[in-house]
Amino acid sequence: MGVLDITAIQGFIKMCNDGWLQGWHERNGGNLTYRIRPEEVTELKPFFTYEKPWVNMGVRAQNMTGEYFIATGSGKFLRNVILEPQNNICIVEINEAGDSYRIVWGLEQGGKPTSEFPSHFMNHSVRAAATNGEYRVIYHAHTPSLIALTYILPLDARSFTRALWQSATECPVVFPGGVGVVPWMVPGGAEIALATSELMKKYDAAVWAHHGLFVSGPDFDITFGLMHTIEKAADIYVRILSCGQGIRQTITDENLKAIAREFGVTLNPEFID
Ligand code: 2HA
Ligand code: ZN
Repeated sequence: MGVLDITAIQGFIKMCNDGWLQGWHERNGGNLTYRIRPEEVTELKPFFTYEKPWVNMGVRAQNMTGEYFIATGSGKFLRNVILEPQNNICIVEINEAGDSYRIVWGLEQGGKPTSEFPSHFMNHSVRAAATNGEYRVIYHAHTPSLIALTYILPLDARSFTRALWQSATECPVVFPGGVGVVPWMVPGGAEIALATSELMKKYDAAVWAHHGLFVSGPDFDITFGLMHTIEKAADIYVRILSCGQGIRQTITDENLKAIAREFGVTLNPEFID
């Protein structure tokens, strides 16, 4: 029994590869983190070492003290995770102040967790608080069709949510709360982390203008499925516009309300007329 035999680690590796196969992770693009369940931490602890230094993150979250995360490595290629997990991902522990991490496993040839770790960490904090600890996964990908839409749609939650909801009938069921939009910002720091986590108080997904998408969820399947559903809807929207004829008919607000009734979901009322 080793670290790579633990179910959570296997799910993490599979998700990295699934994203690579979708074409969302050119070079070192995109990143993934998972907040490890206490029983999984117990299984993993025999493999941890505690020699690496604490590293301050520039952000702080009191409800994340003592948590452990699996994280992709900064500058690492998600396509390589399945080939050499021990060199491309790591497990980090959060300190008692909730402002620093240290690597306790992985990145055996050196490195640090994803450059977007501050964003992931703050998103974990707000999603865990909003869901009574249920949400454990934060995923960032460079989804091409959604990125394309950030050049032509107004950069607001209403415009994006409605365009996506109307692009495929299942969308309002998958993300009834809608999606938030972060304007263009420099990636990798505390500023974009705080802007994203503000939106994550309300939404499961936040678009990063001209960059990609952040999504959150309780497990790997639901979180990957959310990324996939949003990107597929964006792709359909791009195809519609590419036909060059405009939109003749669409899913109406009455249709959206009917879907919500039938599937027992509450659509964000800000985005329905
Ligand atoms: O990991 O995607 O946003 C590289 C990135 C930064
Ligand atoms: Zn990115």
